[in-house]
Amino acid sequence: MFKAYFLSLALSLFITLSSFANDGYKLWMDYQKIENLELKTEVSDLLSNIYFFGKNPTYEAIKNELKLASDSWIGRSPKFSQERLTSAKFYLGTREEFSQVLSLTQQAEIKALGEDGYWMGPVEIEGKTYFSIIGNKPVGVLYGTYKWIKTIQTNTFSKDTEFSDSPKIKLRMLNHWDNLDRTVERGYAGFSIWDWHRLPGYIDPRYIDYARANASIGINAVSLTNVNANALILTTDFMKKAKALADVFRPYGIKVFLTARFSAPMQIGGLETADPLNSEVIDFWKKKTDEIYSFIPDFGGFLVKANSEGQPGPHEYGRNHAEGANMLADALSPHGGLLIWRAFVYSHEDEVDRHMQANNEFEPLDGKFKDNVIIQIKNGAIDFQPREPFHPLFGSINKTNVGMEFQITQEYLGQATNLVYLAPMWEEVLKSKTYKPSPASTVGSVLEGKETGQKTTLIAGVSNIGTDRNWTGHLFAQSNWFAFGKLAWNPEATSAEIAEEWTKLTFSQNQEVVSKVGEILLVSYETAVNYMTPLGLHHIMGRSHHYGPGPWVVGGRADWTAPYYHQADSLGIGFDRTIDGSGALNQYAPEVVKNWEDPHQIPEKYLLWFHHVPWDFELSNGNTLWEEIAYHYDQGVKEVRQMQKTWDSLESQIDPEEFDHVKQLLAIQEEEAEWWRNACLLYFQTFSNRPFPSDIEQPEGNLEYYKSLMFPNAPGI
Ligand code: BDP
Repeated sequence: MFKAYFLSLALSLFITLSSFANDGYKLWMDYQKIENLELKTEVSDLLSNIYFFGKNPTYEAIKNELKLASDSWIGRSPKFSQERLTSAKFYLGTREEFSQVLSLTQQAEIKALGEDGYWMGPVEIEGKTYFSIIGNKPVGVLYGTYKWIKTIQTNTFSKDTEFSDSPKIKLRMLNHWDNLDRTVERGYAGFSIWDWHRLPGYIDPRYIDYARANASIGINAVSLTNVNANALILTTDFMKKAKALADVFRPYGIKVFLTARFSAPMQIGGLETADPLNSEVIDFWKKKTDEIYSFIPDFGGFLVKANSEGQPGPHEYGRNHAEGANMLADALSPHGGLLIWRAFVYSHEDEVDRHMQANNEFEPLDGKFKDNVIIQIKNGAIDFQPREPFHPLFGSINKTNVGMEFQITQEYLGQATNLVYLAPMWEEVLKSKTYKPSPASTVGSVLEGKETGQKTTLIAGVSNIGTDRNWTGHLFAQSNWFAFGKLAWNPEATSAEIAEEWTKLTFSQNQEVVSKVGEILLVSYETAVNYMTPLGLHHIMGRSHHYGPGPWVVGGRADWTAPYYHQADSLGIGFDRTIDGSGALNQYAPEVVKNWEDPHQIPEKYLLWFHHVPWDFELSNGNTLWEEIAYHYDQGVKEVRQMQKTWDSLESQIDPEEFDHVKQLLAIQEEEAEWWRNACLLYFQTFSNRPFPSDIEQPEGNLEYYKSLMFPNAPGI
């Protein structure tokens, strides 16, 4: 009886583990057994005889992926044929490799898809029809294969339909803020996945899974190290380590970039200066760059943070950003490398509104940067706040290559305890109208190069990846990595369609799951903005770790305090950036100024970003500003509770381990949302001197208590 009990316990555990338990490691690439019999037959048939035109490491990567998929889908490995036109069913190769069997029109159509583009569909060869995936380069075949795999996972495959796709952005890049000691700046998913100490000898299998995941969503570049850079990464020892990673990523079409510390000539080169016009400095960078290319022949280039937040830069030597960037660009250009220079620059010694500083610096330099320089601009002018209007630089420079920097890691959006799907925020920014350089310009069209003819286009995202088994800390944070890749590939994609695809690939095809998880995802961003920074509030988070609320944070440099941004006083709240205030609004096109300069006209989501408004200011729904602030905070908390209810209703349909993980985190999120609401409302009430609307849940606790909370060991600092 005792034995039997244990046996059945062991058996039930085994069943649970084998058929259910899912720790999230496989991301959106968890290939499940195909249940649809018709599809299964079709897929088995294709996988029974696959022919690759040609041989190369990328095709080996594709074979590996097909094997992983096939084993799980149909319980059998695929067969790769050595010969063409025997009994092969499924053909893969490049346009050139296929040239004998494609018509000239077909070839021209595929060619037009560009380097990373691909086509799939039936191809007729000597009277027989074969399903084929054709790219212009092997990497296009890889992207096509991942797309094909997704159609199987989502049950949408038909071997008769043709499909083609190509990215709208050339460089789709992850920026890791990973330090050489494996801590991750603003990382909330454990430590850095780069095990520098054991590299280059030890290749963690995780590196391959990382490359697979990125390639599956079209990411083709990665900067390995923190923008607050350590010059050691440029020493020969570390180059060998970076080379080992580059070798792993190459078959997956991913190029490696490194961050370059501007003062490296002094730190590792023994020079007394890092002046970009000094001949020894120029020589140092040239030799360093040549050395890197001797290890990594397809090295992408450098990413540089200079003269910002204490990082060294050309200003120390009386030189400007263009002089600094161009010197490095010259070192890279013989090798075809790129220099990505960040526009995130501001200084507390500058009295001017921080919002204006980057634009003030870079606009006068427009046209002065070399062709292989890209200016990487954060989505907004302050710093990845929960909601920011688009950065004015997207409209104000048009003779220089520009790229986008989004933040995937949720530094200001609940870190790894809050479920916040960021695609709606990115979509909002990409669709924002800049009206410059042309009246129809949007941030997205500028990035795509449509406005200026820019060829080397870039969308970068600060990674949220770490050593946690599920990679991103919160299972739902995987959706942000996924959505980032999708939007970098196609900035015109919608957050809703991406949410649906991610849900199907991650959880299930079940309609109820798709629609309920979709509801959670799509409401989650606005929810977080509501309980953190509604109506254009910004920069009111905890000091340094940026965890939780801190609208009271004062002391130290003014531009790192909260009152600098919210400007609450007995009369009202908000930062006047109109012509009567700091004037930052005037950095935008006249059409934007016109839409935003009147507090009654501006979209209310940006109200307090640009206007200092009286507490009794009447909003479009008739509420006073004070009431509306209170309603937004309250609404945020209520929406989290609704997300919890929706999630709970899915219990029977979600893997138990995943269900429980998300349930626990949602409970933390509810507490944190209440904390934000209580702390912010109690604090702002000390200025507004008005009661809370009676129909909201009254903020609990006392302000002094919230102010006293300390988090000395909060992650990511
Ligand atoms: C801020 C982060 C800081 C980064 C900085 C940057 O708090 O850790 O170093 O951005 O982007 O948001 O350089």
